[in-house]
Amino acid sequence: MDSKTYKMFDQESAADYILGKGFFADSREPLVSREIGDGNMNYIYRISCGEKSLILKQAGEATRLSSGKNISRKRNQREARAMIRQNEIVPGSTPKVYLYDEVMDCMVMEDMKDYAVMRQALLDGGPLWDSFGVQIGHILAENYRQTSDVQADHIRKKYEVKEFINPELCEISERLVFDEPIFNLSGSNRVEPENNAYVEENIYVGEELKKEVGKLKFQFMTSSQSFIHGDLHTGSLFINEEGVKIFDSEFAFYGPTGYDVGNIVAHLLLAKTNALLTDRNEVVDWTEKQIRSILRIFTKEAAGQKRKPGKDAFEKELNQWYIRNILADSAGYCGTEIIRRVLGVAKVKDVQSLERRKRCQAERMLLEKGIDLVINRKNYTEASDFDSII
Ligand code: SR1
Ligand code: MG
Repeated sequence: MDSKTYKMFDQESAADYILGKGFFADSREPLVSREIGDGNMNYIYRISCGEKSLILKQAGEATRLSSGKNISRKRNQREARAMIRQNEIVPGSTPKVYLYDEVMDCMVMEDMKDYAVMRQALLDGGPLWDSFGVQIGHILAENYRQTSDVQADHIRKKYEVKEFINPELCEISERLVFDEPIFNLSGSNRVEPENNAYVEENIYVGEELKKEVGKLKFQFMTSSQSFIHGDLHTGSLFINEEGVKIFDSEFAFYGPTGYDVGNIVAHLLLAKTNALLTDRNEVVDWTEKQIRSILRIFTKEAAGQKRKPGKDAFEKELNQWYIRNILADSAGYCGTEIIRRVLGVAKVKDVQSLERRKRCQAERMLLEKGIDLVINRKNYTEASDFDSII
């Protein structure tokens, strides 16, 4: 294969590429290559050689979900850099990146085949490890502590804001999270017919929700508070008894801290709603417990940052104020994420896999929660304030 010109892999050329890069050089067994991607954006190949395997991820010109929409393939480079940075902040929190190729716009990384993707694991009823919430809360707090101006070196931070600027992927979120679902811009919003009148009345007509979502969007576009994953849902998490690995970091940038916190809480609420409507009490209890842990650990650890030398006691007070605002932002972004996953184009299995009558119920329950979280987000400034929506 010509290695100087970009070409999209197929299963065979993906395996040739891996061999050409010297992986599995000592092995005599043949390589087996399979495209296993089921996300919205990229192509994922698992290349196995006997017991060993690795993942080759390549960005195509268009996304898989909305073909025709081109997004720079350089997103793959940003993703590799983001994963490396994430691993510096909390070692072991993402799969290892072995190689990044700027010509093929691909990367080779650790295969987490002994882990389950969390969204599916929750739909299947487990495994449910209690350390999950504590670990995610810790990772979110460390991101905040190490990359926000509260503790990070302010000069380095500004260079990082520049390095991780991510205009095209942010544009996807600006459109898919804040614009299309609320204004039905593309006309592609869908809910079950019984919910159309509710959506019309509570989302499309009236200004209050639109105004509040507009403020959250503006903050998403302008606040470089800390390094965030930018798409922290249960489909971006691997889980097993050893812990959690965060992947799919192509949306990462310096943005509002509460965006990540709100996103993961939103997806646990989506999982909980599914479990509730399918009478899986164990999963219901587990998701509630994990949301509480995430918010409690995040709040506690984020507030416990080391004081910068030379600063006075006001620093601590300022950080408390900062965290209360982050929790309110988290509530808002939790709300926008719930609304867009029910109504918008990037729907989730937690709702879609329910039988029609229950899907109808789920949509309604979730939209009510989402709207409340956006409009009343200022009432959610402490971890325990979220008890009412959990
Ligand atoms: C075209 S991409 C649609 C969605 O998938 C990603 O995971 C992001 O959440 C994006 O909004
Ligand atoms: Mg993704």
